Amino acid sequence: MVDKLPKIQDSLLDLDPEKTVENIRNALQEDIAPLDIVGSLAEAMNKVGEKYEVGEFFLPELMMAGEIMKEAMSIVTPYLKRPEEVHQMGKVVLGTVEGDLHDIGKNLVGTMLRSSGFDVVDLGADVPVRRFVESVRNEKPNIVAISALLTSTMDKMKEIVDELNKEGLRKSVKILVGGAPIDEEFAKQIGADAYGKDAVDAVRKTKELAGSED
Ligand code: B1M
Repeated sequence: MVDKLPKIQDSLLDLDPEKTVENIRNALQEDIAPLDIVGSLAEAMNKVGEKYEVGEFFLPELMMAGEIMKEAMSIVTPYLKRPEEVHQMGKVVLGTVEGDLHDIGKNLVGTMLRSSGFDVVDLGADVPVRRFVESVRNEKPNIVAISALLTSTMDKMKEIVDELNKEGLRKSVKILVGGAPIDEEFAKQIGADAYGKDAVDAVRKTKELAGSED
């Protein structure tokens, strides 16, 4: 059964959208857990990043992989949803920082939060600091969840925390940060409340921040 997962990874690394879709559908038909499929796709994207680093892949390949990943996620996402979950866990404003177009991990976090019962307001990618602040003022979320994938944009997270402080809004929300260059220490350093290592950890931390142990 699990040999389906390497197949999915291989087809993504071959940058073959049709084969990737076919492999995912086959895996779902064989009742392979959607979360395992997502984990496998995320791992493949890491390998894409490694290939880019060593000059085996270039920007077009990076973009192609991103597109395939999006298509793949649109197939797996409905299987991650648990519509029977009706109770509201809380409201989350989610976005990727300004200057950063990476949204695949952020979308994954959003999907998992929704399927765990959170009301998610997704601001998208490349979100200006002001927009985060205004959303906290207008949407009154319990949590602001911020993603960054570039070392050059991660400092925008601190700007968001600082602006929320300045505007007297910081105490009204908990702040969760995550993304490849982020770690626990950075989260502490900028005054965030928690760090999510991956989408599963992000859901766990969001539940903790929202005061639920479910
Ligand atoms: Co770009 N990119 N990229 N890229 N890209 C990285 C991030 C990079 C590490 C690749 C590399 O060099 N190895 C590198 C960053 C280096 C650095 O800053 N140190 C890089 C670069 C350099 C760039 C450009 C500058 C390239 C260029 O133009 N020369 C450019 C920047 C554009 C911009 O943003 N302004 C660029 C562009 C792109 C594409 C647009 C082509 C595409 C993105 C498509 C899209 O997102 N719509 C792309 C891609 C696909 C990647 C890699 C290969 C894959 C990212 C991904 O989707 N991973 C990436 C390499 C890598 O990450 N290994 C890379 C899968 C995803 C499920 O994982 O996003 O890490 P991830 O999310 C995880 C966790 O991080 C965590 O949970 C998720 C699920 O487990 N997480 C959170 C994420 N957000 C969270 C928030 C939370 C909690 C957890 O709480 C709020």
